[in-house]
This record gives sequence, C-alpha cells and structure tokens, in this order.
Amino acid sequence: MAKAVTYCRICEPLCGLTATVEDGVLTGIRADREHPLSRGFACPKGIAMTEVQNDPDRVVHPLRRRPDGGFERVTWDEALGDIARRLNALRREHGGDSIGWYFGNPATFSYSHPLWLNGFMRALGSPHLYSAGSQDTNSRFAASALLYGAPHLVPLPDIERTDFLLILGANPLVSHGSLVSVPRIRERLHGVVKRGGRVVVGDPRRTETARAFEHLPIAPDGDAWLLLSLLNVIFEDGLADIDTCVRQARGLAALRGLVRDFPPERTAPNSGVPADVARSLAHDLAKAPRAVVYGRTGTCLGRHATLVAFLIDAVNAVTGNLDRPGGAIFGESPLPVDEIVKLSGLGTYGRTRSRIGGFPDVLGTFPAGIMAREITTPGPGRLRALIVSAGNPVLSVPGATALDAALDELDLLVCIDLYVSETGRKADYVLPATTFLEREDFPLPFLQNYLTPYVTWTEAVVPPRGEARQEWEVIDELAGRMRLGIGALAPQRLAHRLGLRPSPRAMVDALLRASAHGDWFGLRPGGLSLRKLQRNPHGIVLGDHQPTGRLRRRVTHRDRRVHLAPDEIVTEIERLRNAPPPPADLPLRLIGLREPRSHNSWMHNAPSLMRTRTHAARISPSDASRYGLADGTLCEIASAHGSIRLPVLITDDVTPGVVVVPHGWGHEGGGWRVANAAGGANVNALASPDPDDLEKLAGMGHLTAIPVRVGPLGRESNTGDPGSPPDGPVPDTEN
Ligand SMILES: Nc1nc2c(c(=O)[nH]1)N[C@H]1C(S)=C(S)[C@@H](COP(=O)(O)OP(=O)(O)OC[C@H]3O[C@@H](n4cnc5c(=O)[nH]c(N)nc54)[C@H](O)[C@@H]3O)O[C@H]1N2
Ligand SMILES: Nc1nc2c(c(=O)[nH]1)N[C@H]1C(S)=C(S)[C@@H](COP(=O)(O)OP(=O)(O)OC[C@H]3O[C@@H](n4cnc5c(=O)[nH]c(N)nc54)[C@H](O)[C@@H]3O)O[C@H]1N2
Ligand code: SF4
Ligand SMILES: [Mo]
Repeated sequence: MAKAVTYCRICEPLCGLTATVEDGVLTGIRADREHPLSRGFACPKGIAMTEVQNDPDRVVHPLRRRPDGGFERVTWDEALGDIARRLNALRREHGGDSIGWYFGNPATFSYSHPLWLNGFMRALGSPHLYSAGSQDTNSRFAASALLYGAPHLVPLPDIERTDFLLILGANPLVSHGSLVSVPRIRERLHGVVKRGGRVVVGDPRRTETARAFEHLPIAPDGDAWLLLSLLNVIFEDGLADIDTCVRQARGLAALRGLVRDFPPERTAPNSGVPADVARSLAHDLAKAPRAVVYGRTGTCLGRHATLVAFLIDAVNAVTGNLDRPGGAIFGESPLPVDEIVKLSGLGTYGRTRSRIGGFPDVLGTFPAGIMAREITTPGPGRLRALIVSAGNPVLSVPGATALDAALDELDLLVCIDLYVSETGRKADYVLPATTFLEREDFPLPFLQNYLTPYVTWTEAVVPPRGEARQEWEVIDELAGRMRLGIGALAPQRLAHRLGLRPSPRAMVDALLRASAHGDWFGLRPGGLSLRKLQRNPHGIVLGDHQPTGRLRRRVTHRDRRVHLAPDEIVTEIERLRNAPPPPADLPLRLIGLREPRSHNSWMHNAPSLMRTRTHAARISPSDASRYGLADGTLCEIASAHGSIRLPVLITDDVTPGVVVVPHGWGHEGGGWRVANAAGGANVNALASPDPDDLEKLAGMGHLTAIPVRVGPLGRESNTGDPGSPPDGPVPDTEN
C-alpha cells in the first residue's frame, strides 16, 4: 500500500489530498493534514473522486459510435487516424475555420490541456473556440479588459484583511469560493466578523452563506441597479476617496455624471433593495476602514453581466479600496503571467468578432451560446466539426435543446471525456481522458488567485486506467497526424523561443526556474524549480499576503490608469435604462443554485454523493399558494423558450417572485447509469437559444433571472431512485 500526496482539481481552493494506492489502484482519498492552507479539509466531492476514478461507467478505451447509436471499442490508432483524415478533408474543402473546439470547466484545472488546445486551434487558424467561460467568468474578464486593459487582471477580495465584505451573487460556503483560491473559506469569512468586521450577502435566496452572515435580499438581475445607486450615494454624499481615485484612474468625473440619474429611490423597484437600505449600505461601505465588493456567478449570468463586473470594481475604486490591503487586490503568480499572456497573445478582448452575432472574443473565445447557430447557419466559416473536451455543453449552455439538435448536423463530433455524457452521446468518437489523479499537474491559472501566495506540483498518483490519455498528448498526436506542424502550437512556439523541449512539464520547470522566485538554473540556490516542488509535496507558501501598490505596473492601458468611463460602459448603461420589461405572462424569475454534493453536471455518477439527492424547484410559500403548488408535487416551469417539469420544494429561503432550480441535471447520457437514474430536468432548456439574448459585451449566457411562469401538474414525482443503478438497457460501451 502506498500513500501519495496530491491536490484536488475539482474546484478552486485546490485542497490538499492524500491518496492510498494498492497495486496501482486508488483505494481511498483523505484530506491532507499537512497542506499548509487546507490543513486537513476536503469536502465530500474531493473524497468521492475515488468513485469517479474507479467508476465502472468510465470510458477507458476509445469508442466509436455505431449507426444504431451504441458505441464500440476501437484502437487509438483507428480513432485518431480517422479523426485526422476527416478533419483534414474538411480543412481542404472548407478551410480550418470549419473546425471548432469547446472546452469545459475541468479543462481549466489542468496546466497542459488549455495550452495545447489553444495551440491546436491557432495552428488551424480557426476562430471557433468556445468554453464554459461564457456561462461563468467572461464578463469579469471583459470588464477587466475595459478597466485595466488586461482581461486576465482579476481583483481578489482580500478577505483576510478586510473590515467589510459585500458579496454579490456568490455562495462560497457551498461553492468554496471562485475566482479566488482560499482553502477553508468558511473560517476566513468568519474571521472577518471575529475581527469586528461585517460580511453582507446580496442574493435573491437566503443561501448558506447569507444565513451565516447578513442577508441582503436583492432582485434577480438587480445588481447593476444596486451598484449604480451605491455609486450615486457615494458621490452625492461626498464619500468618495477622490485623491486615491485620481491617482489611479481616469474618467472619475464622467462616471459621476453617469450615475447621477440613479439615486436609490429610483433604482429600488429594479434592484429590489429599499432606498434606505441601499443608502446605509453605501455609507457603511465607504466609511469602513477597508472594504471590498466581490461578485461571482450570480452577477455574471444576467443581462448586463459585464456592466455589473465593471461597477463592482468602480465601487471598490471610488471608495479607495482598489489595490490596497483589505480591498480588491491583484494577485501575482510566482510565474511571470503578465509576460506569458503578452508573449503568447492569449490576453485578448475584442480582437476578433464572431460570425454569428458579432460578439467580441474574450481571451480568444466566443460565446458558447452561439454554437448552435454557427453549426446551422450556411456560408463561409460554418462550423462543421467540433471537438469537446472536459465539457458537457448540452447541459451547460443556454438554449440546450437547440444545441442538442444542432449537434446532429455536424460532420464530426469528438468528445474527450471521462464518461459518455449527454454531449458525448451524440459524438462520433468518445476518447478516454485521464482523471486528475492520473496526471501530473500544476495550478497554473490559479496561482495569482491565492490570497496566501502558494505554489505546488503533483505527480500522477495512479497510472491511467485502460487506455486513458492526457488531453495534451491526444492533441499533440492529432496535430502530428494532421501535419499541423509541431512548432505551430503556441506553447511549443513559446518553448522553442525559450530554447526548451516542448513538453508541459519541461515548460513549467523552465518558467519556474527563470521566475523571480526561481533558482535561476543554479545561480540562486534554494529558489524554485520543479525538483524543489517535488521535494515539497504539500506545496510551498511564498508569503503572507499578495502584494499591493503595483497596479500601475500591471495595468496595460497606455496611460497606465484604470479607465472608469469607457464608451462600452456608457452604452451599456443606456441599454440597461431602456431594457424592455419582461412579458407580463412570465411573472417569476428563475435563478440557479449549487449544491454541496454536486459539481455542475459531472459528479452525478458517484453513488455516495447521490444517495439523498433529487432535483426540485424551490419556491416561496406565498408563490406556492398563489400558483396552487403543494410541496412535493410536480410543477411545470415554462419560459418563452421551453418548459420543464420538476417536483416543488417550498421554502421561505426564496424571495417571493423567484424560482430556484439547480443546473447540471436531466441526465440522459450514454454512459453514466447513476446519473441517468437520478431524474430531474435540464434547466438550460428554459434559457434563450437566440444570440440576440446574450449579454452584449462578453456574450454571457442569460442564465439567471429568466422570466418564467409555474403551474401545477399533479401529484406524481419524476425522480428515480438515485441510490442504485438500474439494470435496464444501457448503450453498449464495451469498457
Ligand atoms: N443554468 C446554469 N447553467 C450553468 C451554470 C449555472 O450556474 N446555471 N454554471 C455554468 C458554469 S459556472 C460552468 S463552469 C459550466 C460548466 O459546464 P461544462 O464545463 O460544459 O460542463 P460540466 O458539467 O462541468 O462537465 C464537465 C465534463 O468534463 C468531464 N471531465 C471531468 N474531469 C475531466 C478531465 O479531467 N478531463 C476530461 N477530458 N474530462 C473531464 C466530465 O465527465 C463532464 O462530462 O456550467 C455553466 N452552466
Ligand atoms: N458544490 C459545488 N461547488 C462548486 C460548483 C458546484 O457545482 N457545486 N461549481 C463550481 C463552479 S464551476 C463555479 S463557477 C463556482 C461558482 O461559485 P459561486 O458563484 O459562489 O456559486 P453559486 O452557488 O452559483 O452562487 C451564485 C449565487 O448567486 C445567486 N444569484 C442568482 N442570480 C442572482 C442575481 O441576479 N444577483 C445576485 N446578487 N445573486 C444572484 C444565487 O442565488 C447563488 O446563491 O462554484 C464552484 N464550486
Ligand atoms: S472544496 Fe472539495 S471539491 Fe473543492 S478542491 Fe476542496 S476537496 Fe476538492
Ligand atoms: Mo464555473
């Protein structure tokens, strides 16, 4: 029996884990007590990775779809040979821009996968790159591009040193924190209160986090209105930190003019926050010695998501809390990320526009919400082949039904995944990926998000099951077979330029050694290198806090200032003001919910997580009686775009006028039997498939505050028994 130290790559705290391995098989996972930040914490999802790792439903050999819809095992050589041939035929006939790639959330947790797929797409010369980002963070990146010139410059809430934390649209007690990596975030949040500070949680639902701290009920999609009113009060009541702001930013007077029309009395009907509450919130925020506003997915999935992200930073800037301890700070990676982003040309916003909808690219990606139309709309640049890696867009993007149908029109669909998902079910090939426990890794994109600067490296803890391969290896081989030319891949170009062997491991070693913390290839003994990280398996803490006071150096606008009133935002405020009211026959607003024992769509096949879980629509007692709904009965939820049926769960945690439905359910994948048996419905069938309904500045899916109506259906429940897999027919996957 061997024990291996590693770290979890399901969500952003990246908790330390220890794995027990017997004869090359994982037998258990525990929290790593010696991890300096997570100190023996891991959640049920991390522990349940043992079940994913050993899942009999996992895909462990390449699979090819048969005409009858079942899958048959093929060799890697057959699969990649045929895929390369078909992609090259498309390239010859229609050009490289007939081929696209969607990468999902787990891709970001691998250091090598995103780099290699970006290189592949560039070598193809295709703009069809899509990701989970347009359902998640792209509004944040777009706002950073407007404010700082650099989309990857994302401020962190300095929870450890703040006196006042306003959280909008995040539930860190369940999500464990996002766009900030803080292991044991619950304790850190309680730490604010213990120091005498406050944590206020603006959310339409009294969430786990709202219950633990102060709840500020807010209307779905009310954030832009609330933030505009906070800025209005801060300016009008003379609470702005003008000196700091003038030093850091330009456009202050213009911003002041922009918010003049938004006193809390006027915004209250849209924000759902009474004027006196908004006024005192503005005063408390501005007068707190150190304060910060932090927003996450609830603020990213509405109709004005980029505007909201922008306004969050504007409040932080105007109160003098940008780039200062206890405020919104800009983390630094031990690697020269700013330079890497610049060199690799990855840090773009609006450099290109999408064929459908004319959306600006965000970090080289277009909104996933347009994929269906890109597939079905004839003309040059039509999307004809799609590779999906570590994603399940059929359950995760807006207009899921339209996408599901559009996938049938593709000439070729390839999924690289652990399972045959709802998306994989439609694929011509499903290629087996390694789990994170089967690959070496480095938290490359998260290093600048750690509040406590930290770095770590892990080796794989078990060999790949069956014939599973790491994504970068698959991409490398596919590129080779397509004769895309090895040096054409961006990371490899970069590696070549640095005089290195182009493997991700060698790249990280070189970057580490050449970094400010590095060993400079021996010139600075004790500095960082891969070897040093390998000798410190619990990782290395690099300091107490992220540095502050360096914003000027990191902003990439030519004037090195934060831009507080760019034209795009002026237009967006106008659009907000003129937004038509939702249809009167859809009086309720649908929002989402994340559950502790779930992770988007992909941990629904782990029996230990599913034992007690069913999918339900949460609704307030007053709406339940108004619409004739009894607890546990089936209701129909209808939007302008579709309808779903779910059991009702009545709870006074939900603000009247709001319906809450978790996403990631409604499984009918080819392979995951526990998930398929769990029942539930795909909530994104209610979201609009129309590109006109995507948010304008980042193409964010409109996935919160969806106008809906609800009505009763009857007494029966549509949930299965999630505890045991059924013995019924399962498509042949010959694992
Ligand atoms: N209505 C609504 N919709 C939402 C959201 C919401 O809040 N509300 N949230 C959005 C957000 S924030 C996100 S991030 C997206 C997620 O959307 P996606 O990323 O499209 O989907 P996931 O459900 O995360 O599915 C991940 C897939 O990757 C596979 N997988 C897991 N690990 C690996 C790996 O290491 N390698 C490979 N190759 N495959 C792997 C899993 O089996 C699964 O099939 O959903 C978005 N959709
Ligand atoms: N257990 C678990 N953890 C996860 C995940 C998971 O699926 N399960 N997913 C991971 C991923 S991919 C991500 S991106 C992060 C997300 O991390 P968070 O954003 O912290 O997660 P959510 O629970 O979706 O929090 C969003 C909150 O926004 C609220 N909300 C909805 N609409 C609005 C609105 O218009 N305004 C405001 N102010 N609030 C609104 C919702 O009620 C919800 O409480 O979580 C990660 N962690
Ligand atoms: S909170 Fe859970 S899922 Fe997230 S990194 Fe930690 S153990 Fe993994
Ligand atoms: Mo996400």
